[in-house]
Amino acid sequence: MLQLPSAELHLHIEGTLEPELIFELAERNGIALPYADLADLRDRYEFTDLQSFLDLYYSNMDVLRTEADFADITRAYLRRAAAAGVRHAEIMMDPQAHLVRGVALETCVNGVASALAGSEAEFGVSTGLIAAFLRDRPAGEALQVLEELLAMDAPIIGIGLDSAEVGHPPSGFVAVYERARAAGLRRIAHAGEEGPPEYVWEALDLLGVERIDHGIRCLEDDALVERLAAEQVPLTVCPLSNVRLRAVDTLKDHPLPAMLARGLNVCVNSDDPAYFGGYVDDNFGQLRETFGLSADELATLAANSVRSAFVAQQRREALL
Ligand code: ES4
Ligand code: ZN
Repeated sequence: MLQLPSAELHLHIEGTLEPELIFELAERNGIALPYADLADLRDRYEFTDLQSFLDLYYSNMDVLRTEADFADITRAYLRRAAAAGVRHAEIMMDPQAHLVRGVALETCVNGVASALAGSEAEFGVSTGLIAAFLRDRPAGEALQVLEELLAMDAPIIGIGLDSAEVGHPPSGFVAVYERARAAGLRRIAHAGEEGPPEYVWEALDLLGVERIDHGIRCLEDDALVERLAAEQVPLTVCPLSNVRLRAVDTLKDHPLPAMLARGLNVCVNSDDPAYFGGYVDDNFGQLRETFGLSADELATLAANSVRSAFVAQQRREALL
């Protein structure tokens, strides 16, 4: 563990659902889990790729039913993040993953938002909420959910794009991102996690995103690296996630040092910490151990997170 004051910019709230809490919420909501016990559940946290993780992630979130459930997981994350040194968190949630299970948009959004509203006072962590759309579902559905979020005046600062990447390029979501831009929302997208560099180009040129989630495959395309470096496009990298989802063989093989060396604006994030073996302090600690990162390099990573955050200048200066 290594606590550095930083901003966490790539975090799925549903990916913070720890095994113990899955059992607790199942009991509270009278849900029969398909696992014999905690050990049986824990045995399933071995993934071969993104999809094998997503199958467990979508299945486990079925225990989230009430506004209190969403508020509780959010508070649990904020408490743990504060202990990790996180002082600002931009949190993604997947509304469609709840809507398809019959959970109302108000229930999931208001639950998460109510916990975020008390975060600065309770944990010293400022926050922003980002609605992420599932790229393996129809873009028309995403657009409809965005309209509903706008109609209910949901307290979101932006939109994202996540779930199964390969075969679901950014180009399908142009109308969603145009609507978000018109509504004054910030725009980010997962790209170049499992998908090719072309998806990163599309996210930049067709969706107009201001940050790329992951982006590690950009290194396969020199022109793309030059573009990302020249514009200092933030890349929210998640080292332990990439190892656990087999995007890289081991942490030693992770491209983060190469990305820093190419002048890219990279920061360190936990993605789905309950599934990937640690929070942002664990990511920093294992990076330092593996690569022997200097205090300067670690400070650069933390400062990159702060300069890439969607916050007012005054808060940014307080975080730096
Ligand atoms: C995700 Cl690691 C990752 N990639 C894409 N979509 C996701 N949703 C939650 N975690
Ligand atoms: Zn992610």
